[in-house]
Amino acid sequence: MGYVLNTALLGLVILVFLLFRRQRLRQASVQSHGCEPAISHPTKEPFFGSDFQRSMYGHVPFLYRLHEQYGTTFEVRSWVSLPVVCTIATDNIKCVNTSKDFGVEPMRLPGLEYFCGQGFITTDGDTWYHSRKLLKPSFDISNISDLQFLKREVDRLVEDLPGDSSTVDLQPLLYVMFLNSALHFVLGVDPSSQPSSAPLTADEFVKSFHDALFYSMVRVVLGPVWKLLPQSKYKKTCSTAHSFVDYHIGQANEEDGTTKGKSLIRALNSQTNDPTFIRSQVIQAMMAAQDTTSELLTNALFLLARHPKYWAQLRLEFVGKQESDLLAGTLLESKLTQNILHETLRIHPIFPLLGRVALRDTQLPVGGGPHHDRPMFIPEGTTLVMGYYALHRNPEVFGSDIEVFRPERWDSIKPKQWEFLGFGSGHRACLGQQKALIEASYALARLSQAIEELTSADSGDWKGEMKLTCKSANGCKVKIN
Ligand code: HEM
Ligand SMILES: *[C@@H]1O[C@H](CO)[C@@H](O)[C@H](O)[C@H]1NC(C)=O
Ligand SMILES: CC(=O)N[C@H]1CO[C@H](CO)[C@@H](O)[C@@H]1O
Repeated sequence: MGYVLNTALLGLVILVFLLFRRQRLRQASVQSHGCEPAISHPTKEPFFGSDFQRSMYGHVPFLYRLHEQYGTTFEVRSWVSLPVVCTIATDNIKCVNTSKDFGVEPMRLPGLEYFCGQGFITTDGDTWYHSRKLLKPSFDISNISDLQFLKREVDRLVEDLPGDSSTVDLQPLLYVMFLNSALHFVLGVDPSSQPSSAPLTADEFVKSFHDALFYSMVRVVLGPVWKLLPQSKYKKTCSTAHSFVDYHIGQANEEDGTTKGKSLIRALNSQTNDPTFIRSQVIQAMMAAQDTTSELLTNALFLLARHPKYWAQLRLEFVGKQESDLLAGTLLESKLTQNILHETLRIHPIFPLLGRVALRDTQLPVGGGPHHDRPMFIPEGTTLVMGYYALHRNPEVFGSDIEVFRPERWDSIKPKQWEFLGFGSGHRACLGQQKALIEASYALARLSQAIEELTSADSGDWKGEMKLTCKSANGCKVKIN
């Protein structure tokens, strides 16, 4: 009897809380001058809107379809969760960048801090700014132009390619190539020659890094419920990954001025002597660097294998070129490779959607009302979802044939600052953009020299698989001649 009573009481308290919050949101919305609510998308499961969340992450074009249906801004309300506002209106995207009212910390830091600490991925405000400031010099063109390490990786890949038209999946090969490049850039590690004093090998580090990342993402999704689960395995995995990074911070410390090549760890070590801070930046840089460039290149080759015309153009440009012709500056100026990479990122963005949280009650300039042109009230805690996959399919910016892979469209279109966001824009824009473009172009040039004919060995459409980044779920299966 007492049990039933308690349950009923608890139910009542929750109901009152939800009604009260609803009322507050509505009042605040009316109070803020001139604001009108956006069109609302109904969810099937009304408590948390879990069907919406599932489709948004499970099916890449889902948000695009909804934007086609509702326009550039709509909202999703559920009884328990705070509202979600989906927008691809450039005025709103710009506002999210230029206002201090939006950030990432509340949705990322609680789940990720144990593993990767405070840094540019997990924080806002001063901590984010400090992290970005210390990382930035390492991305100066003078510090990312040396392609010697990548050259060796590409040499090895080209040697291993089958030449007998058997089917090969390029995705895992490219992944290892750029993972090694990232380990070298971030940690100064060469996976093919490691000191025996290191607590674990680069392979073991990568394994623990992935496990820790996986559990951290589960932790982000579960929120406070996570605390009820056993923690010891997670903590052990994190400390295994940490020990590798800490070892290399120690190494960088001992070098004492003698520059044995550049790496993020050494650059950070020369600017601060807080080892926990350095470790956090290093792990977060690995998160940003480990698979992004390889996925861009995988997608580019996926598309090129189905559009032989552009492969022929690449060969025309690069066959016969010497290594000394493939310099960072030259590659960035190659209109053909840049067009191919941008068109690939337009069609298959590595980040098809990015989220932000309203850090306080605020407004967005457009999206409200029946014509989407009124300001909207955004209560604190609202999630903002910016669907870059949909943004990149605006016919007014990119032309009417938006689903077609047509790199030369980039010769005539001129997307404005907030209309193409393959690398983001504004104050949180990708620091690695030039580095990624240089390295992907270099690999593309070398592969076009080595491969006469690249044909697709996969009859299916491209399908995305969303984790931290979005990659081709079916890899990149090709035949090579
Ligand atoms: C094709 C490859 C890549 C793509 C498509 C890409 C995309 C992006 C995007 C969209 C953002 C903005 C995130 C946001 O607004 O929250 C970003 C941020 C960032 N990326 Fe990349 N990225 C790539 C490669 C890399 C690489 C190789 C590195 C490092 C070696 C890197 C380091 C960073 C950093 C440091 C930030 C800054 C985040 C901030 O200040 O908040 N990225 N990237
Ligand atoms: C290149 O990186 C080093 C640290 O590795 C840094 O001291 C230097 O300022 C950077 N160069 C530029 C031009 O930012
Ligand atoms: C608030 C804020 O940092 N806004 C930034 C938005 O992006 C521009 C660059 O495009 C920066 O200059 C602003 O500082």
